[in-house]
Amino acid sequence: MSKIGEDTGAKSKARTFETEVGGGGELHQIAGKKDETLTTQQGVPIADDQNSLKLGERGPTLLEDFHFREKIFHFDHERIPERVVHARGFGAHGTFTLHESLSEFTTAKILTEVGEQTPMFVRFSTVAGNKGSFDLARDVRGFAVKFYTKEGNWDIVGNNIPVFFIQDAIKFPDLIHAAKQEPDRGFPQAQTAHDNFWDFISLTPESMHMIMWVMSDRAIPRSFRFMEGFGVHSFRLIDAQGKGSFVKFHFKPRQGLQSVLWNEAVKINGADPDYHRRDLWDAIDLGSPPEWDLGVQIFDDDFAERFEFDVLDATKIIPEEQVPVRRIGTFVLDAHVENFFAETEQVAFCTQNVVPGIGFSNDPLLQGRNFSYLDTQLKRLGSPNFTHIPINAPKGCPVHNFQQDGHMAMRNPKGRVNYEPNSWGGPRENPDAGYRHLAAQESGTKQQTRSPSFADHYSQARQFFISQTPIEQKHIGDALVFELSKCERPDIRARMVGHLRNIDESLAKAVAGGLGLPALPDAAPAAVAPRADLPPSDALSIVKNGPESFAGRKIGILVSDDAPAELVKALVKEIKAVGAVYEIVAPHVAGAKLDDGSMVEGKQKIDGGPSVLYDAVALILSPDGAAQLAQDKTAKDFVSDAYAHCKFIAYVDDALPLIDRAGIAEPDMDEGMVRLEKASDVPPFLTMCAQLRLWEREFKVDLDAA
Ligand code: HDD
Repeated sequence: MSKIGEDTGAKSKARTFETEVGGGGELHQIAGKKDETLTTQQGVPIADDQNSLKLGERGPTLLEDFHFREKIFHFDHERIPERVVHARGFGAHGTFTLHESLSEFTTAKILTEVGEQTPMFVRFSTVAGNKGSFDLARDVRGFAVKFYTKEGNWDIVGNNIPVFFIQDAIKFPDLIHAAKQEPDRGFPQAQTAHDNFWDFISLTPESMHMIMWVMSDRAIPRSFRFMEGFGVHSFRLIDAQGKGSFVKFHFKPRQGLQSVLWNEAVKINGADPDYHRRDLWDAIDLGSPPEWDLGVQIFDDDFAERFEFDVLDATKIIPEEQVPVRRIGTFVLDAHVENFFAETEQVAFCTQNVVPGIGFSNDPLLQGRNFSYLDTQLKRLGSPNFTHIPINAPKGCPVHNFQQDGHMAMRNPKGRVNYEPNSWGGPRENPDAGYRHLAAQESGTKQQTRSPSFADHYSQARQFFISQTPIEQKHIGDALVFELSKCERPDIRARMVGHLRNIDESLAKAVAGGLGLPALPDAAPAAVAPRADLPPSDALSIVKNGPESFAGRKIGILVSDDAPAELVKALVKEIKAVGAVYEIVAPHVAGAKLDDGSMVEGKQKIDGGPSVLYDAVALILSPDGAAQLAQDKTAKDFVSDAYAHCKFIAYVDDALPLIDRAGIAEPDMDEGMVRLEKASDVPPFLTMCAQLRLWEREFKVDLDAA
């Protein structure tokens, strides 16, 4: 049995896993303690860990040196296969609290016992990139959640996008092969901007709705903290009488939604490839842990019958206007892992992990996933006993069964009996509390087919597009042009534009224009004529679902020696007051000496702290400081990038020479450029920052917007 221990302390905010099996608990403690004697894996004290055993001072190393051999042997076997998809990920521990009971629909205790607190683990990830790739790839983000409930582990293995590329799991290997590096050359890494991906997509019309989401700013989130999560499929809730309802699961970030611009993403990947993981780590460390509401869309068979699309089709959403999302609980991610490998790397999510009261629909993608996840853990973790690893072991309930042996078995049944039924005693099945599958009536012809009810591939893609604000629509067009411009084959580009014509004619024209196509290709043949009557849905836009304040965001304050202390201090005070954070960026990492003689400590030297790392910036400089920085390319980039990325910029008059040298002339000084003269100018600036961007500016600074 394993249990979650107490937080180890305020600073590290890590959650300790203790385990009663195999002495693992002790192993964890050893790493943290000072002055303990170093031992071998066998517990033998080590006298010399600097030199291997040799014959004479300069002689050959001896095979007899068991410590040396054990150390190297273990090192040689440290790596396990990375996940075949979602290899790069980052996890944290948290707690889920239920606010509203769903007892009318399900027997699952986690969804019926109001106030119940359930420990949980979440792993965020990118899909296509290898483990060592960068965080800000344009990609879907995995949003995998493991609840350690009192009735066993429940996993929602979701994404930050509510639909998927394909409808049937049999196409998953093709999709992933096409998305990952091309097999002959082994590149490009962590990006879909290449021929194979767009070739497959352009030949797979069912992917068009997903493509709209992936080309939107959803695929370049500012932080894990500002993303929604979705269970994607229709699942089942099962009540005490065995009656089933359909349900879709949503995670809504209380921090609001936010993404970056593509040009920022490209630069962040260079400046800080770990941008997302560092952000989550820091938020937990600084005591502002992110929170999400768990929402459900519950509907019955009648609704499923009436709905325009098939609720078993994972390329479709159910608009929130049609079935509102009920927020029934909240989770907070407030603790780091103690060891990345032991927890984030070894955590094994499986869609098949459900608890009594929760079941599966017939979605063919989900059905296939239920096989794939269990299977892949064996490859990755090397043993059917991966459930014995503390991060995967249930925590809120006992585990009793007669499964035994296998590699690395930590939890074999004790005593004589290892079968059921038996006359010795031991665990028995429990018809009352045990898991019951939904008793659904099914019949039909055995056949390999795609239901005609899955055939409309364009209508919801269009609905997504028309639900976006103009700037978001522009970004979708820009992303498509960028991605397709990396395709070498013109026929693939043209085929994609043919699909876009079924989604939105203005988008098709913009992309064709951006690619310089000689003519607008014919619209792709559509199995079902695209509908133009689906209304826009505000829930689909990021901009319409932004934050209410600047809380949780970060300002970069560029300071120089002799900068006005009054303003730096006022900024710092107000940033803290609104729940935001800041970094001081200075010509030297040591910081700067302000005009009142006080020192302000630097977090970044200007070369290491480009403005892409911040949500807004402030330029608090002295005349000499501004004159010096105006000669510095990186400082000029700091300002011109912040401007081009539509950020709010606070400045003192003395910073104007730098602003000027950054190419921002008087007519460009829009309302997003805020002059700070005195401390009382600071609060209005931070209020304005809550809008995150002055989007109108993009139409002035981007040639493509013309
Ligand atoms: Fe998957 C990993 C999400 C379709 C097969 N998937 C994986 C992870 C997430 C998702 C978040 C990472 C879990 C972690 O952090 O360890 N996958 C999805 C979603 C899908 C989806 C939301 C569609 C709705 N996946 C999907 C299909 C298949 C797989 C159709 C295969 C038939 N997915 C896998 C896998 C992975 C995986 C190969 C790799 C590592 C792992 O499972 O544990 O089995």
